Amino acid sequence: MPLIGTTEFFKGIGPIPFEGNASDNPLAYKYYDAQRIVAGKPMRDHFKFAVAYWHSFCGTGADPFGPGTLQHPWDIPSDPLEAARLKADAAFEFITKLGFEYFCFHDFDLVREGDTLLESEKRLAHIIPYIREKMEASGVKLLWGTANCFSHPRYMNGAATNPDFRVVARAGAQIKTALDATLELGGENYVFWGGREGYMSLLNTQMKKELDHLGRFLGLARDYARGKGFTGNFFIEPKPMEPMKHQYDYDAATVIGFLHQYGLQDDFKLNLEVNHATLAGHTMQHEMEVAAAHGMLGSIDANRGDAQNGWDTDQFPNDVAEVALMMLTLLEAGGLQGGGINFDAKLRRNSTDPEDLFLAHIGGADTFARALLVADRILRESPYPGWRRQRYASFESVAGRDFEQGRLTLEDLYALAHTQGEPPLTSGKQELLENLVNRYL
Ligand code: XLS
Ligand code: NI
Ligand code: NI
Repeated sequence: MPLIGTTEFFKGIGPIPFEGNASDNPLAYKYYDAQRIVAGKPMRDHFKFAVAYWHSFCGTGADPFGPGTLQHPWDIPSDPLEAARLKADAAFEFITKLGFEYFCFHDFDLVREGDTLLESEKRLAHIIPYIREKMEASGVKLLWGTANCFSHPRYMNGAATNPDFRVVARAGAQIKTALDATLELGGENYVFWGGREGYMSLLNTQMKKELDHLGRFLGLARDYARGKGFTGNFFIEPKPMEPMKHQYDYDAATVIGFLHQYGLQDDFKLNLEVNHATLAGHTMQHEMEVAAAHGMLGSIDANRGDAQNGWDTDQFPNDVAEVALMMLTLLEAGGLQGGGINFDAKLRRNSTDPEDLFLAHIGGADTFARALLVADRILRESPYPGWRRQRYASFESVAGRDFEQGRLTLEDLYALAHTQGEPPLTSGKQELLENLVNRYL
């Protein structure tokens, strides 16, 4: 086993400093100043930036039209355990140099899955203590763990919603092992993304049965982890489609209804992803508003889609205007509930220099930092919060309050309508607000 840090994978790149926007150094933060206090706390704590193990250290750039373009020096095909250790060395070197505090993983991002359940478990048991050493040595923490219950062919018809109970049981075993790994590494949260929990055709699908199975399955996972002393959050990550035609965790509103239906609402919150919101036909701010309205704004997978096409391109965030609106909602909601900002984003296939991975994360962090500063100024200095409140001022009247507090009947509304006359047309002032936001960008 190589000693921690014996090989430097990202040679010539040191710790990424904050240099401010006057700096021409591409390998420096322009806006992300970890210690800077914004709205009462350091930027670092607003974001809890995390690196996604899968995209950054497992992805090779392969797409349906061609193989990978990246050859990771840690990918040794003949020796999965040695490959896993080298990958961990590279990952922790990268995260530490970026100055991020967190990472996220799927079980078999850490080490390649074996041919049997037993072999897979052995491999995980081998690599987890090594990861823990790396975490202790670097201070890097685990934002969340999850299980990859979608890549292996056995999950082609779903995991918890598979029509074959043997596959459901197999998924249960995998989730137990992934929960154990997350607990062992002090994971602050645990994510379920139902990649293949959905259908390709309703002709072969009993939807109600599958939803019941999913609800039951998640309850078992919660009970197991709570029994082991896990006090963190469970998150569901909504996504409407891809890989399936339809996925049950369609969007925030759908998932919240599901959680209440199956009694999971006290343990589960949402991990929202920007590109999943756009696939569902929403803005990310919409998804965040829905989650925040239910006290379930747990965590964010940061990326962006492409306005000209409709799939999950998982590009790094770079649109300050989009993220500024997200940060307005984040600040007004009082922050994330237990989660952070995980860069669930990948380099473009033709970005093949080792430094590209740094540039992508630096750009993402700067986009969020700049957007947070914009949103904070809008809330502190502009008439925006006042204008927004003013729109609902009529609910401060005696009758408006009575309505909100449940003291009016439908007959009362009828009587009021008769006395008040035709209500005036009141402008929504959308353009005024859009222009105002642009002044701060
Ligand atoms: C895929 C999802 C996935 C989850 C974790 O679209 O974003 O990466 O975040 O399983
Ligand atoms: Ni994601
Ligand atoms: Ni995604």
